[in-house]
Amino acid sequence: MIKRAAAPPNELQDFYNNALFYAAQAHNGQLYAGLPYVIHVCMVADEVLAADRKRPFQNIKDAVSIALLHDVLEDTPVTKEEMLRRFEPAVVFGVDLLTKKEGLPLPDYLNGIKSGGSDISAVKMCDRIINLQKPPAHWGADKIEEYYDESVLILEILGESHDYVSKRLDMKIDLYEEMFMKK
Ligand SMILES: [Mn+2]
Repeated sequence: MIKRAAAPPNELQDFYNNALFYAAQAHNGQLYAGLPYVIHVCMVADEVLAADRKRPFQNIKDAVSIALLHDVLEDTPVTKEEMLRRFEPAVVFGVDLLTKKEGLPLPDYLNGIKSGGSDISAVKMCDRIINLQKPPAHWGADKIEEYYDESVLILEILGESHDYVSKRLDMKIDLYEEMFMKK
């Protein structure tokens, strides 16, 4: 049972805190680079907020909520039905599109996201911007290259949704190649 934030959301900060509160409880106990998992979703949400100042999203309240909740369906036992009791259908729809489905090829997954519109597409790129960090020590060269190729495909399919975010992803991909692939 997930507890409620104190007040119904109204301003952007309220939407942020409401979604963060929910995500923090759903991901409780999970780790990201050895730290509480919500660090990751906050970084993605901050990436979205910074991008919105460069070029406004269509609905920044929904986009920030989707960013904060984007891994809830993929990585926790929380269901879509449970989320619909707390969030707008558009938010749950976005989170669902960002959730990888068993056996769905990557291009189909990305085209599904693209069909959800430019905000959801930009959130996916922000997620990848944040994840293009130093690869885990146990990753071999093949896995690193695969992650690079995946990132290029994300940029290819979703890049036109937000020019500032796509430039940033492009730069992060180059940096990843430079730092972790070239010998
Ligand atoms: Mn993520």
